[in-house]
Amino acid sequence: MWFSSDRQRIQRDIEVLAQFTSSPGQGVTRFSFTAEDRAAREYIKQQMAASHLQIREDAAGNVFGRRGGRRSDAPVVMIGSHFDSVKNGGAFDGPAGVVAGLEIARILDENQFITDYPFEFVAMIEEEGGRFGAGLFGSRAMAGKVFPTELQNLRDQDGVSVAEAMRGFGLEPANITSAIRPADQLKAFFELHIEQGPILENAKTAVGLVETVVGIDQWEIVVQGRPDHAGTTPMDMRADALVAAADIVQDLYRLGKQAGAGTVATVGKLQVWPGAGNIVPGTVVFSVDIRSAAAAKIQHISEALRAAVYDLPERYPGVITRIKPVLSVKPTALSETVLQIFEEEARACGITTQRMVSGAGHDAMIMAELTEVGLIFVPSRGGRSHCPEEWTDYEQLQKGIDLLLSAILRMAEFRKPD
Ligand code: HGY
Ligand code: MN
Ligand code: MN
Repeated sequence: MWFSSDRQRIQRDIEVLAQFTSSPGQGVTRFSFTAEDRAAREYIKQQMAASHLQIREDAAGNVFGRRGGRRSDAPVVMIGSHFDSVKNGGAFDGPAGVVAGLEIARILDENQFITDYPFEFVAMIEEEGGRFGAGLFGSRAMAGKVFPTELQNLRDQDGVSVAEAMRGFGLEPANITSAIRPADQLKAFFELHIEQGPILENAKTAVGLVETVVGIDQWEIVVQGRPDHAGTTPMDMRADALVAAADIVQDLYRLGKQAGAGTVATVGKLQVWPGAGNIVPGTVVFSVDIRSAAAAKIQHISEALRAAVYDLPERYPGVITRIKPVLSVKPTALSETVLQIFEEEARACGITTQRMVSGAGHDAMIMAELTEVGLIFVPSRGGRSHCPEEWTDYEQLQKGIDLLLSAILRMAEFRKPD
């Protein structure tokens, strides 16, 4: 490869961004529209400015750095990922792809590479949904899939709505539709991400080329029973919301297991009110996350889940239930053209690759509704992610960035200087 990324700069970016957390010493917690978001965004903008990119933020809060091309009105080749995190997460989930864009922008700037098509480097927000519960927010805003009702109704654990948080951050939620990107403004979207699983490490493959991103159905379920004295209320007089909810949790687990390999179902968050040891649980609210590369399997589990929730009052008299859809994205096949560009470029520079399915959701699956998309993975140590132990060696990250740079130069029609 006649150019290469700079490992020190990559490491510095990851380490600086990891400092912007509300849980120091317990991994990275960086929710959207918070002080940690502000600090990370300012660093990203500073790095973009140093590479002479034209910087702007859209109405959703995504940060863009534009680098012109010979054809200034041509659709852009967009590169990036998200910079929010889960609670107590790791330093690489999201920032690996944002830093890949920052480092590529530096290389283009230093070498004065000129391409026919312009570039946009993007740092997206609220991909995890860690604060408000509905993820892929930054890419959904570009795809026109964020609706005013969501901004009013989704609230964080303090009851602050998305709209209130946006206003407090200097954004006007009423302008959200101005973040929409017409498909003809985009030539392609590329995302580098950590694998968050063990496949690449076990196979000793340097880069994963994602063919399909699993579909996701997410629900919120409310079970309303009756709070009572835990000592004086006989067992057959209770409407215990937690015992009833536990049935649904078990039902979901069985449905996920029965669906076979490649399909998963998870209850990751469950809250009990009033939440005291001497009170029979009155209300339980919990999350459901169903994923598969097979849309029919997701649909089967979601339908069985809804039936079980509707039947619950039969099994537990005095209990009432509510089920609310949070997110639904179909399994997404990514561009075969882009996959072949990655395979050709990888062969040319001796980087090992393998095609794979992504069990994690990514902004790339939403951007695929607008344009051709390439999503590549770099290995995760021990397959761990969404935890402070999340780790990728900088050499591994560097290989992914070098391959990504080769591919986007092809896509943007770069002509090597004579
Ligand atoms: O949930 C996911 O798959 C991603 O980490 N947002
Ligand atoms: Mn994640
Ligand atoms: Mn991610």
